[in-house]
Amino acid sequence: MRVVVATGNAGKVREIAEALSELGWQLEGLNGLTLPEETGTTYEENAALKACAAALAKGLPALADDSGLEVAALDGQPGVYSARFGNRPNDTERNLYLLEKMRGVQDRRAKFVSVVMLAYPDGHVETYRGELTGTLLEGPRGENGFGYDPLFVPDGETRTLAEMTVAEKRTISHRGRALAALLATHRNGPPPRETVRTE
Ligand code: ITT
Repeated sequence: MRVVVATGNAGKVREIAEALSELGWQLEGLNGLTLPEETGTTYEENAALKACAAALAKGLPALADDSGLEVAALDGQPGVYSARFGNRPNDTERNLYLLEKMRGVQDRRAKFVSVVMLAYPDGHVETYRGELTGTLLEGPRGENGFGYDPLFVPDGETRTLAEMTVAEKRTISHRGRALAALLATHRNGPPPRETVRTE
């Protein structure tokens, strides 16, 4: 099956391709298609905006991920606004902004959330969700991954997500869990036509 990966984030592309390799899908990029503005207030809304726009424009099934980091001491911020946190232009600047906000804060609990949506050109969608809890460091560690990975140590681990390989991150991560649910649903061919929701 040809599937458009509806993301402009190269880190997500790597993780999605690695996680779904066994399905043998032919994953295609956006090839110049611009994704709509993310005007939703939930991960599900934004994932649907991206996946449905790409599916309609390309006439192919399209896979999108909307995700974010929810920091307990910041009342769940930045959440769906993680890619625009503090209006900072890149991952490094956003990490510095987060560290600044968290300076001196004792409660460093945080949670990653990923909603993966597979949309078909006829409007049918499948939705998968995954979460990962952990704590934030006071400085970055590791070169792998993307986004807030260098600051985030998952519960039960000593390394940050940026100190793990793509395969290691996949076995525990929010996106890895959402994609594992998609994989399980599609392993034996296309699932029956009903919305699939998985935690
Ligand atoms: P697309 O919308 O094009 O997919 P994006 O980066 O803008 O790319 P989102 O709107 O879903 O994606 O924003 C998610 C942000 O949350 C992302 O830019 C990171 O800052 C952060 N994030 C999500 N998943 C992450 C992960 O696995 N590791 C580190 N940071 C992550």
